[in-house]
Amino acid sequence: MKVEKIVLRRMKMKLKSPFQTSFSTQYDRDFIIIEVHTAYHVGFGECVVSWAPYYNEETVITAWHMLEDFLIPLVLNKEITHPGQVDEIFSPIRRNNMAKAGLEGAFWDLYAKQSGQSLAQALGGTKDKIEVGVSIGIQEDMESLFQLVEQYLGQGYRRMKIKIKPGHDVEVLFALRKRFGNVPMMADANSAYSLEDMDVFTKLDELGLMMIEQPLGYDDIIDHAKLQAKIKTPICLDESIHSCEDARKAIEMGSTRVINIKIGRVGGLSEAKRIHDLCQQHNVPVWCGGMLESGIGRAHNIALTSLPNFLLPGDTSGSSRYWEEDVVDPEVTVSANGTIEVPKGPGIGYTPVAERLKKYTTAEKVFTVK
Ligand code: OSB
Ligand code: MG
Repeated sequence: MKVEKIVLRRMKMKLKSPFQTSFSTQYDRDFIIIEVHTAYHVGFGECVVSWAPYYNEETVITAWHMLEDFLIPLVLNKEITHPGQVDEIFSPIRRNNMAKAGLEGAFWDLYAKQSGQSLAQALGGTKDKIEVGVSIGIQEDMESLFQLVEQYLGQGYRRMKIKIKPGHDVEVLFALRKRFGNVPMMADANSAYSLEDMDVFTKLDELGLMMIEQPLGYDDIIDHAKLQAKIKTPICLDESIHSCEDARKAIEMGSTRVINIKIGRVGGLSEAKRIHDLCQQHNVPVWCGGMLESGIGRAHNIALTSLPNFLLPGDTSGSSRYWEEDVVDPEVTVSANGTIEVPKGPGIGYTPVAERLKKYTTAEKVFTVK
């Protein structure tokens, strides 16, 4: 792939409604789109950082710095024939996984386009469509939460993920069970609890939840193993898993029975695929998490989810769940039975619309090959 230029775009897109988790409330997304240009094709990647380091340690400014001063210079004048090389070239750089993943993802899209295949095909995907759920932020009152769940069930979403935090957990989930019966439901705590909160987990354990996502420390696998030994509900790790090695250790320790794979959190599609393969060998089902992506990052998530061990519905909802207007054409849509079709066209299979990209760009920098 003879790269001619790489473009970074800092993007700002307003969410349709605020998204509240145990760590923050987001009103809009501040992230980076990366374009890798050859004479014939453009590969698109999304760096899924946020404005502040509350989910992980990266921010839009640290990622821009890593991309501009380290990652782009490492690939700009190299002959890259496969995105796996990009992953290897980045390996001496510690963490900064979202920055790496955004650029590596653009190379994956470019590689797929250049070789005339869909990104899903290039990754070894086997599904024509994927099952999806929805992640519901913390609401001001129960009535709003009920209404949202009703709306999303009506739209076909296959499972409801409910964000929880101390003081907004047991009662909320019991009320949802009472109102909606046995709908597939899970909770995501984003690291808001500790082993001192056993009474909360014991109560939640009565509800037959599909899983509890990241209940304890954002960097922990020890306490999660202790908790998993005490409850029937599977624990699913999100924040604690940054690499295939992390996944191996967490599985070995019994800290997790399901893994949420986010391309950004693990440093790219190559590592995401390795985690998928490892989990498959260990009979640990995985699903694809989300970072409130634009259509570009969403398309990468869809392609990844076409791999066979993505056995549980993911957080990749349709564009309209997040945006008045997405940046891709067509927008991502979910069928009435809660599935998204895996596109068959070349690369990510959704076309970024130049004027929409421009409309949401707040800063832009072009890097050219000398
Ligand atoms: O923990 O999965 C999470 C969004 C931002 C940061 C962390 C998380 C989330 C979500 C939203 O749950 C998933 C999505 O709809 O993209
Ligand atoms: Mg999570």
